[in-house]
Amino acid sequence: MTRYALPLLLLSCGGAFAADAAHTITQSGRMFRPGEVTISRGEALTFTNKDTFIHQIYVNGLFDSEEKSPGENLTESFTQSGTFDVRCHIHPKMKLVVRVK
Ligand SMILES: [Cu+2]
Repeated sequence: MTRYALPLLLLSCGGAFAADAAHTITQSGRMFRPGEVTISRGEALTFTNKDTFIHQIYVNGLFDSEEKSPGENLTESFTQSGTFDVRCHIHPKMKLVVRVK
């Protein structure tokens, strides 16, 4: 077994570790990338601001974040099943659809 075999094995079995997966959403060009994501109940999304300006995101009824500067991260857990729209106070066209199973 080469030293590379174990990481490759873990990657190829990623589905088995879904409950522990880190779900990263980047904010870039006034967009969420990807623009939609499906996660399991109790999992979290980490939002990384890769733009050169502030974002301030929220989901009605779930959370309402502080302003996040370029390079900052925000992690939010989703504890209810359903479909949620993540929006940005500063850029109303930004939208991420989160499906929580
Ligand atoms: Cu924004």
